[in-house]
Amino acid sequence: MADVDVVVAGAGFSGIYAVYALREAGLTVRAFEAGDGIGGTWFWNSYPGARCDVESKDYSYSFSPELEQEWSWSERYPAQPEILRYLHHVADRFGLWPYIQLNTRVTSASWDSAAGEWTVTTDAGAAVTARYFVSAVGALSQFQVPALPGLEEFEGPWYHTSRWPKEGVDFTGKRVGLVGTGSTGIQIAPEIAAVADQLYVFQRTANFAVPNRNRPWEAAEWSAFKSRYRDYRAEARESFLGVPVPGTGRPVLSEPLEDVQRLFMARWKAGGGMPFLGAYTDVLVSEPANDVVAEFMRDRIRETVTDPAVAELLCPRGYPVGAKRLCQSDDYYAMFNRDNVTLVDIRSAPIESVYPGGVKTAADSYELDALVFATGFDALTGAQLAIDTRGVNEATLGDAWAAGARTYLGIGVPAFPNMFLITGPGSPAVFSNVVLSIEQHVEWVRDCIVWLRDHGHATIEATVAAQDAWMSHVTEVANGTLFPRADSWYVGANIPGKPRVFTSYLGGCGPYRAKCDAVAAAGYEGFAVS
Ligand code: NA7
Repeated sequence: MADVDVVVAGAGFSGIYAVYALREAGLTVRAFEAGDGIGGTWFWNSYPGARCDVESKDYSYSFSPELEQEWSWSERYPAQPEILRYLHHVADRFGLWPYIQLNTRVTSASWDSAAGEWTVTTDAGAAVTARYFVSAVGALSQFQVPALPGLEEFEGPWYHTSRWPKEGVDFTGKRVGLVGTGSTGIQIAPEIAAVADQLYVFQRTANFAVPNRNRPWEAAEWSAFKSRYRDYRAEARESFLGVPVPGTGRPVLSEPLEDVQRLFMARWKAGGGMPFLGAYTDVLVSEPANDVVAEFMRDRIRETVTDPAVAELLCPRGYPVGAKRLCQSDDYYAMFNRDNVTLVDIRSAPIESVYPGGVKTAADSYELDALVFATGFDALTGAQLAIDTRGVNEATLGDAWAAGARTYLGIGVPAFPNMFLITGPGSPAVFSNVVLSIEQHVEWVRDCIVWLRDHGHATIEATVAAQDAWMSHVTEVANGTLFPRADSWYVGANIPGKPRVFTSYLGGCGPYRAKCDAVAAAGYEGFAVS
C-alpha cells in the first residue's frame, strides 16, 4: 500500500493547484518544493523589475469564483512580490500548507511495476511511495549560467537573475555587467541603470520589445471587470492564447500599409505583446507579413534611442518577430540614452573570458564590480530531466528524450505509467496564459485519476502510437509557422548540445482543450489502461 495517492513535485502555480484539486477529489497528496517558500518561478525570480508579461486579470486562478472576487490586483502587469503574495493568499485560504514540504528537492522518481507505485526520493533523504507521480516542476526553472573561462576568479559578486538574493543587492555606485537581453535582461537593466555608476549591457542577440504601458488598475475599472469575470474566463478558455485577443481576422498583406501602421501604432500605444502579434492572421506564419511588423518595431527603436549607432545595434535582425519570446518593457530602449549605460556587441566580439577585475571580449576589456547573468533556462525539459525519472524496466526519461522531448498531449509518456506532466513539452503552455493552461492540465489529471479509481483501474500509460501521432501533429503545426526559425529556448538553441526540436503545440489553447476533453470522453483514448 503506497504512502500516499499522489506525490507532486514542485509548489509553483501548478503544484499549488494540484495539491488543492487532488485533495478536493478525496486523494491523499504530498508535495515537495525545493525552495524555502512556495511560488516556483515567482519565488526564485525576485530580481528587481521582475514582472509578468501577461495581465494580472488573466494571470490568476479561475477555479474559484470566490477567490476571483475577493482578490484585487493593483497593477495591469503584476510585479513579482504581488504574485507571490497572491500565491500565499491561495495557500492560506485553501489550507494547503500542511501538504507542501519546503526545502525539499525531488531527486528521483522510480516506477515499481510489481507494486504498481512510484518511489519518490528527495534530497531530504525521504523516500515516499505513491500511486501517481505528478511533475509540476515548471518549463522555465532550470537556470543556466554560461561556462565563461575565469568566472570562478572574478573578484566581485555575480548573480543569476533566477537565484536573486532575498535580501536584495545594492548596485549603488558600482560598475555592473549584464549578460543577456531576453525578457529578464530587459526587465532588470533599467533597474540597475537607475542606481549603478555604469551598466554594461553585453548583447549577443537584440530582442524585440513592445511597451507594457503598465499602470495601476482603477477601482471602478476593476469592479466593472469583476462583474463579468466568469464570462471573461469562459471566453479565455476557448481562445487561442488563453487570453481573448481582439484581432482583425485579416492578413497584414491584404491591407494598405498605412492602415496596418495605424493599427500597429494604436496597439503600440495601448501596450502588450499578445494584442500586437495577434492583430493580423499572418504575422507568425508569413515572412513578408512578419517583416512589416519587424520594421515597424525597428522604427520605434530608432525614434527612441538618440545615438543612431546604438539604435541600429538594438534593432533585431535575422529572425522573425515573435519567434523568440516577444519582450515587454516601458523603459528598456530609452535607458540607452543615459550616460551611464553602454551597449556592448558580443555578437561581433564575443566574451572571451572573465578576469578578476572584469570581462574581456574579443575587442576590449571592461572593469566591473559585479556581474549579472540573465541568461535564461534549460527550458521545457531541464527541470524534468534533473529528476532521475525511471519508468518500466528502469527506462530513463533522459534516454526517452535523448533526441528531444516526446509526449502524448504534453501530459503522458510511454513507459512511465501513472506519471503526469503539468504543462509538459508537447502542450501549448509556453504559448499561452500559463495559469489557465496549468488549470486545464491539473483538472484533466484529477479527472483521469478519479476515473481510474471509479473504474477500478490500477495504471494508465500513454501508448507509443498515440505519442508518435501527437508529436507528428505538433511538428506539422509548428512547421507551418515562423517559430522554428529563430535560435530560441523554444527549440533548445540556447543550451549547448541540446537537440534542436520544436516541441510546443501551436494549435491554440481552445482546440487543445477540446482534444484533451475528447481523449478523456473516449475512455482515455491513446492511453493503455489496466
Ligand atoms: P532568455 O529569453 O533565454 O534570454 C537569455 C538571454 O541571455 C538572451 O539574450 C541570450 O542571448 C543570452 N545568453 C544566453 N547564453 C548566453 C551566453 N553564453 N553568452 C551571451 N549571452 C547569452 O531568458 P530570460 O530569462 O530572459 O527569459 C526566459 C523566459 O522567461 C521568457 O521567454 C519569458 O517567457 C519569461 P541569445 O538570444 O541566446 O543570443
